[in-house]
Amino acid sequence: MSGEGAPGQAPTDCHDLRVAVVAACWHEKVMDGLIAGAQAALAEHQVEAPVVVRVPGSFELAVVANELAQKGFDAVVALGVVIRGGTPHFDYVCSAATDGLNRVALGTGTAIGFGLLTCDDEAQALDRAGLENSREDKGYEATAAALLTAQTLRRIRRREHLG
Ligand code: DLZ
Repeated sequence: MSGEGAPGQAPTDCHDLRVAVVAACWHEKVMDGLIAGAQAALAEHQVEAPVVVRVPGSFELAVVANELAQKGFDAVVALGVVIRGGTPHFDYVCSAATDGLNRVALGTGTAIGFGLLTCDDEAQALDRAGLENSREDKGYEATAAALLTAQTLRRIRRREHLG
């Protein structure tokens, strides 16, 4: 899946949204880029005092995202990097994190930003990390998507979409 076809839509002023970022610790350089991208998007859209929580690995993203969602955050941005190795671990961690985060979104009705990179090697991950020579900035993109979704959910809950 490439980044081509990504939406141009941007969130409006988000100063009234409470936002948390949950970020894994594996692959430090890539994670630094993803977190910086998320923070840039939050600042650009006027999110005040976002909370950043670290977890050991991507497998732990969902349980902590779930707790944050239940505590009332309007959006939770999940960031992680999983790099394919020689063992089936890659598939287990990717599917557990992906399925877990989807369940958090549906179970809590909270906007979840899906900033999980699943890559064949470190070069691919660096290319998506929003660093100086990266082609893409998935931390920024996942955060903008979460903000947009939180605003959409809020409008639906206020019945603004229902005519
Ligand atoms: C075990 C593991 C492996 C092999 N690879 C990664 C990875 O590339 N990225 C990542 O975020 N986490 C990895 N982990 C750690 C698991 O996500 C988890 O933290 C451990 O299995 C402990 O529960």
